[in-house]
Amino acid sequence: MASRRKSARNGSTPSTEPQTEVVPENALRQEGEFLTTAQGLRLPDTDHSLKAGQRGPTLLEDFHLREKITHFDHERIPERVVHARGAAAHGVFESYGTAKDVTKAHFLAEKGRQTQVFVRFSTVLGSRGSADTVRDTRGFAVKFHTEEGTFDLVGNNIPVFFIQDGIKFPDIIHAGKPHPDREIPQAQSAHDTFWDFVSLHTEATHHVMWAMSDRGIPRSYRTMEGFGVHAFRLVADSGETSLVKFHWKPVAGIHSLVWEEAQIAAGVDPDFHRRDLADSIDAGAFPEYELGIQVLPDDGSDSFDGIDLLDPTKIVPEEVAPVRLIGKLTLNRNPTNYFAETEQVAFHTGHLVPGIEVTNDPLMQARLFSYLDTQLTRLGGPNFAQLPINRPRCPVNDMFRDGMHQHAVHPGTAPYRPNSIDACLPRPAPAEDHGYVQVPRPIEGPAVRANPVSFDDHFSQATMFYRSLSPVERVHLVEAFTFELGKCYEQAIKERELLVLSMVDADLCEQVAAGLGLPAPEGEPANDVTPSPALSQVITSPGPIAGRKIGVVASADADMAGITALRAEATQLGAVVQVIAPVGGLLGRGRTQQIVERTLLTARSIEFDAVVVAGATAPTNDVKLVLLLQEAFRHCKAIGAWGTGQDILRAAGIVLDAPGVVLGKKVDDDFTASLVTALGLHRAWDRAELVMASAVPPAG
Ligand code: HDE
Repeated sequence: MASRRKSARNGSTPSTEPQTEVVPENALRQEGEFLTTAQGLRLPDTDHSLKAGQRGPTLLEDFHLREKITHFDHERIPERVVHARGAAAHGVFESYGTAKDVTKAHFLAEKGRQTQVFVRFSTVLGSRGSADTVRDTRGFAVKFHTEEGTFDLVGNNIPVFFIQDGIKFPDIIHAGKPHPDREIPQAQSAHDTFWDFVSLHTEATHHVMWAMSDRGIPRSYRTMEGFGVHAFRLVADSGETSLVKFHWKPVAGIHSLVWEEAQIAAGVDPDFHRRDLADSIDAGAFPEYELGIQVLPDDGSDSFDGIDLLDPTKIVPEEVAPVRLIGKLTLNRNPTNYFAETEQVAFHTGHLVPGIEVTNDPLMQARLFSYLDTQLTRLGGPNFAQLPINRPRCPVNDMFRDGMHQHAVHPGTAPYRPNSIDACLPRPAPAEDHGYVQVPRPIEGPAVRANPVSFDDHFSQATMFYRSLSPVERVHLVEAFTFELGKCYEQAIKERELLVLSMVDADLCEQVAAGLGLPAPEGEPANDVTPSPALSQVITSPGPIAGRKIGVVASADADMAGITALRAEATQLGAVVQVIAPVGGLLGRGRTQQIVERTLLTARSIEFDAVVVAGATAPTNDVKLVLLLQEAFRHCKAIGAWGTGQDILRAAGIVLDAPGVVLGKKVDDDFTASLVTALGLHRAWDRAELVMASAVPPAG
């Protein structure tokens, strides 16, 4: 059934492995051929309520009507207070064994060991029904079902956080959420309360730089990095400890949308990211990420190279501490049921396994409280670990009795320890039996509400981030700041944020100020920062194109053999070709016949990573085609045409000798190779100056 749905959905490449709908073994099943009540009573009719005569009132006696409606009335649970909008997938993590010297955690230490995982991606600010492509931080939460217990790595796609102390979390979230009076704007940071908060709490500056950069609008979940943010403590078999930062590196490369594209997608396809995730998995182009760690000495200072590792607004540049790759995550199965899995999954930073411990980072410390607490409201009680998606894949014997929705039938009469009745079981597990025994760490100091002095540096890494970006990425960042601040009503907030930017970089501040029509204040940005090239997403050599979509514009007379050849080449590389024609149906006949997957009415440029016009396509000045081509051109995507398809590009105003425009007489090796290269580069950024008046990089 799943594969039938798949081909109807998007016509994408058939899966290499059949996708089957999987109901977890430990789930309660919906089974039997007949419709029943919740008590298993078979029902002859669920379309008519029981009435006193055909035209009479409904009888209270209709227990089926009441059960059906009552259940419906209670179908919703509270959405997550943050990260409400999300999409998830099942997968497998395979260890490279390269972390063996630093951690005893089995799932990381043993080469080749495979662990089942469930990953949920999310936006932070929007409600459950908000759009995917808004400018926001993305959640990247991974549940590892290890044999030593569940480990959750609840990370983001931005390696630093807004605040240094968890006690401010309700405040930053209140500021980012819609205004309490009108409840607008939805899923946006472009409003007064957000910028009021971040301009007053300048520790947010580094995070804001990332959010205003292209990182705030990822191309897809497949092309997004992930970070554990905090420093964690790893413990080796020998007992030796190190501090680490976790990284997820997408195999498909790190790519983003451009802002106009993100805005269009929010209207045209609000499910842009979740659709991409599900479609890629259906098509067998499984999203993959390598897990990496930066290993830093645990010498008691909780700092490295002058960077405070307890401060979650700081990164350790990869050039200073390289990322060691320790395993690969492959997402290979879509959830069977959104509610049961994606909605009910419960992550918690306190889900740890032997060999992985937390540090004193005050943000992490508050999270350790919050994630358990929030599930009590969201999932209705303390037994959420028994929900099928959350159930550990190892023996559980917790002596936790009763409570709402208790599914376990506990044997025994002595739920306490020690006892003399139930054979004194369960018994405590020492470290050698995989018991979780924290490394003793000295804790001392007066009880104070205060930060260490090192937390006072709010700007130097923001400066480093800006100066590490390529010119086009800086332009995007300036535009994002100008757009967001331009949406604020309060002049004082804009002026205060300009003061903040003046402490980051004078050029940045001047350009944003110019865009807002305000004077640029003079600040004292750090001048001695060393850029970190790893922070830029722009690539100069082409990456893989698996999962990319190529839209091919064609009409009834187009060169079908050429399309077939292009499709064959693309499919081999894991990319997808979709034919776009004026009307639906089939084009051509015989072995080169093409199914029209999009018509000019249903296609929009945001769906495609490249748009190509097939040779011999009938000339047209259809305004929707012109829009499609011009948008793809403006968004610096690969564009191409073969044969007389070039005339259509020219007629649409496409500059044929612009970077990233691939032309050929026919679909031959040269043509496909150039197209694959252009796609592999993600965007032709050299074209930006042609298409964006503001894209001229700042002098120097
Ligand atoms: Fe979260 N966060 N968070 N957060 N967070 C939640 O837990 C919280 C923080 C992150 O897909 C909530 O189950 C506090 C940092 C992700 O289900 C809640 C603080 C990072 C997800 C919560 C933080 C994250 C959440 C809401 C400051 C990146 C989605 C629902 C101390 C490292 C998980 C829930 C999913 C979700 C609290 C800060 C990532 C309320 C108090 C830093 C990816 O418990």
